[in-house]
Amino acid sequence: MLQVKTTCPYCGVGCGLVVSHNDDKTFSVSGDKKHPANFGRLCSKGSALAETLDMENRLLQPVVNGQQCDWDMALDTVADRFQEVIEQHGPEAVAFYVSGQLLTEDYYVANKLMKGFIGSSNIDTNSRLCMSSSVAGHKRAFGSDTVPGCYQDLEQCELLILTGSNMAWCHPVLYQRIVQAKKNNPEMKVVVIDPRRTASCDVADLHLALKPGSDAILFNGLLNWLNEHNHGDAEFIHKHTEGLDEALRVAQWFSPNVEAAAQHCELGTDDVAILYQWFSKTEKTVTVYSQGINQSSSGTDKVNAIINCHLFTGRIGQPGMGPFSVTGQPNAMGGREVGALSNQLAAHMDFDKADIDRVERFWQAPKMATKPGLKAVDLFEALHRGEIKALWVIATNPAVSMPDAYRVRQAMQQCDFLVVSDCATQTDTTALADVLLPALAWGEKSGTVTNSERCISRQRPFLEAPENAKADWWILSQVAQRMGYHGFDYQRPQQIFREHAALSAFENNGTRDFDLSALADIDAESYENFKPTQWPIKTGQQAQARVFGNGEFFTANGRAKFISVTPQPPGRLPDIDYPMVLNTGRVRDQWHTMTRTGKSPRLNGHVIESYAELNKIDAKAMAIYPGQLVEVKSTQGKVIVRASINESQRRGSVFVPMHWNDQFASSAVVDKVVNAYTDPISGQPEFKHTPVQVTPYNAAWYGFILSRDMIETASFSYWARSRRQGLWHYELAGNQMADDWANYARQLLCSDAQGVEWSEFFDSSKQTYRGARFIDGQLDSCAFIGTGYHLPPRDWLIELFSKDIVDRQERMRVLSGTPGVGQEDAGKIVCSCFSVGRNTLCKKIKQMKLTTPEQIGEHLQAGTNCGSCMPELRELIVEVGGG
Ligand SMILES: Nc1nc2c(c(=O)[nH]1)N[C@H]1C(S)=C(S)[C@@H](COP(=O)(O)OP(=O)(O)OC[C@H]3O[C@@H](n4cnc5c(=O)[nH]c(N)nc54)[C@H](O)[C@@H]3O)O[C@H]1N2
Ligand SMILES: Nc1nc2c(c(=O)[nH]1)N[C@H]1C(S)=C(S)[C@@H](COP(=O)(O)OP(=O)(O)OC[C@H]3O[C@@H](n4cnc5c(=O)[nH]c(N)nc54)[C@H](O)[C@@H]3O)O[C@H]1N2
Ligand code: SF4
Ligand SMILES: [Mo]
Repeated sequence: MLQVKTTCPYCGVGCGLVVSHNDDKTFSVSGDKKHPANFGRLCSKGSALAETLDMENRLLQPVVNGQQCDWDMALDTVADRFQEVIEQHGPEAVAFYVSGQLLTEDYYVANKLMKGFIGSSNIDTNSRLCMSSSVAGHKRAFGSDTVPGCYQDLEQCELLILTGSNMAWCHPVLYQRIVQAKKNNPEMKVVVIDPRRTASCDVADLHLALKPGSDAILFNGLLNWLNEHNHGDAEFIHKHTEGLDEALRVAQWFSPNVEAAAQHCELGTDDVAILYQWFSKTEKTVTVYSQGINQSSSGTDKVNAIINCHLFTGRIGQPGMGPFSVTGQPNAMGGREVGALSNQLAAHMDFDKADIDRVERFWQAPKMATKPGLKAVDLFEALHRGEIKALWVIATNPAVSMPDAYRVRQAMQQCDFLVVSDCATQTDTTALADVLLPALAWGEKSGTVTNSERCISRQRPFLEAPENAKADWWILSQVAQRMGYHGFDYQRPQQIFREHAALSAFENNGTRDFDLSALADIDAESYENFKPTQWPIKTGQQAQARVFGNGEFFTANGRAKFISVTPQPPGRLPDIDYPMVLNTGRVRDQWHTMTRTGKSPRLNGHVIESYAELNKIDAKAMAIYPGQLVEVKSTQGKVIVRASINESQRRGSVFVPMHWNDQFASSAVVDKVVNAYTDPISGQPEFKHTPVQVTPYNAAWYGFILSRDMIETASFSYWARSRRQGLWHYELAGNQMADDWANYARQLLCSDAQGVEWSEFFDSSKQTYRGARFIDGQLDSCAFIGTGYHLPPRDWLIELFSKDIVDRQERMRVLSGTPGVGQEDAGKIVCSCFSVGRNTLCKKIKQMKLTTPEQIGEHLQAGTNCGSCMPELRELIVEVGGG
């Protein structure tokens, strides 16, 4: 069997995969046991990758002004139009907006073209929305953008603090490694700091549900407390740092003692005291942070407030210790290495004179950029004002993922020339493009990525390039050549990687952290066989798992810097009109704007439509009930989503996931609601804090449709669609009652097929309609409509679609909406690997009095493959009362 080793295209854990070609021309994906990120493990998304390889919605031909064309025409059009704009308005009038989902080789070419040849720095990446506060925090403290530690530190530590990170869902394999480490070392403590109670709290000894945005106060308080209780590493501070006095002075303002810190963060004093005590007495402490810290209008300061505590205790770059920013995208780190943030130069160089000159010489650049360019939010503002006239968007979907997305859409709509390179035909961004360029997708493309622990791995292709899709580096190089530039005649990604490595080594001599000198002349074969390696990878030296253990930093005087952090309030505070705080983020089984995970039936069973998660008490006060539709509205815009009510949500907060967009729902682009306040240093937007109002959305009717074909959605006031096995699942609502429901449903579900039979039921007094369409005895589609939002269960109906013949009795049950014996409704999928539903799990837990997820696994297999659902299984045990 042919096997290819590659890397997962989703999160920054960067798991190694083995893809096997099966005899029936399908593929199986398993974890690479030798890869240091996962040692064979996978999460639910990684396990379902084989379900995302089909050509549905794949962009396979270049398109110019709505017409398919050949590559020559598309490339000439892009090159000519960009050239025209540059000639007329100067290089600042064009921009690239790129992505951490590009390979390093693609990224390198994009950056080189813009900064060395076009002569502008208006290239920014979606990492601006993701990691830029960490980058800025690292640079302020260390003088370089270096993640000091490695994944083993998360296993070797004795105290693990997760702040602003829902690792169980967003970095699931790392989370599994932590769960295992905790089993091996029961003394190990885990603290989760998050306003919400998340799946990651499953492993926590302490959960601090702090006031949104108050982390800087908590960590300033910690610094102050460590100082007052004499827990500093005096020697480390003296020899290797500077700026402590000022940082301490400022830390005292808001957090002079535990009580004050607790009060500001709206936490119990005892809980804060426990955190401070554990931190003070545990040498081996790692603080992991992610978007709850970065995505803030003062994210950079929060990053430094955390780093300050590690510098104070000298806990950095040593086994089991350190601040640890986990990256989001598969190649977020690679983007930082090639300098694709608008305020960086390539290979971790900056816009100082010596660096500009160095890169210019290395590239033989005819028109070197000499100053930083615009950061994402400002870049789209400049587009809105018409100062940027031509934009090329590559491997990102800003119409969905940028804050104040409606304005971003307007900007793209009205700009003179918008080019979009993507693998998908229909996205909210491709819909606005003048030129569409078909890119290779995962499984087809070839190159390298760098994960959260600085480990470079190969992504290798196992599929032929379909039709006219091309590698992003090739597309960029072709455009560069057609613009008349030399230095882009690359034939293979290996040549680009070599150049990238050579630049990292060029006149480096230990002055820059990012150094791949040992790879500067890597040959084709070594590149092909390249094994995962952490940088720095210096000539004649072993690769380094940890950095800064020797106390030497990359600042001018070699000392790490304490940064004085004055805690700032969020950009906008709630008020009478917008009293709730909107928090946004991720769900376990979706990836960003769903262009890939949205294809997998297994992954879509976990959460079928977007939702607003509210605390029980808040919901009651607002007369909002579970399963009802609600409108979440800010000064910018609104969404209509399903209410999900629990006690995990903090009072005063509402959480809406970031994934749903116009392709999957009528009105669920949460970034239309999110305000665009940014951090003044990093430019990262505040995705976690927008004041909103939440109100019930009452429709005249509610319904759902299950159908093998897609249906027309124009007549609904609310709709959401979700891919299930062999069919589409639509949740619906409308403001207008139909005159004739049967007619309405038949029009929606109609297709000209032979052998069609209908079973229907209509209760005019209750305005309830149920209809099912059978073709040759098989269930083809069904519609359920009523005036209330409580409708019959869906999941057993979905299973009926796989039956060859649905008999008379079952047809009756379809209409009554009740499953027969042995046909119970499995409920929403909890374990996506084995498609085990919530109801099935609850029933078994109760029946067999199960008390552990392992027991559940023995009976139902759930949780025994990737383990991503373990926290939810444990929650169900508690809920059912089995445990
Ligand atoms: N399933 C899945 N996994 C993914 C992704 C995906 O789309 N889907 N995307 C990847 C990417 S690009 C990224 S960047 C990462 C993101 O990974 P994470 O950062 O872990 O994910 P988020 O859900 O965005 O946010 C993390 C948590 O921050 C919390 N938070 C909100 N406000 C505050 C606050 O003021 N303080 C603190 N301490 N916490 C707060 C939120 O409640 C949330 O639980 O995930 C990666 N992994
Ligand atoms: N409200 C809210 N908004 C957020 C966040 C949040 O927490 N809350 N998080 C932010 C963060 S951290 C991130 S990283 C962003 C992510 O947001 P986006 O980057 O916009 O999300 P994706 O859906 O991953 O978009 C990737 C696009 O590139 C395409 N693509 C995939 N691979 C390739 C390739 O190899 N080449 C090309 N040319 N195209 C490809 C996909 O089809 C898809 O259309 O969202 C940000 N937005
Ligand atoms: S944790 Fe899951 S999504 Fe992340 S890289 Fe590993 S398999 Fe992929
Ligand atoms: Mo991200």
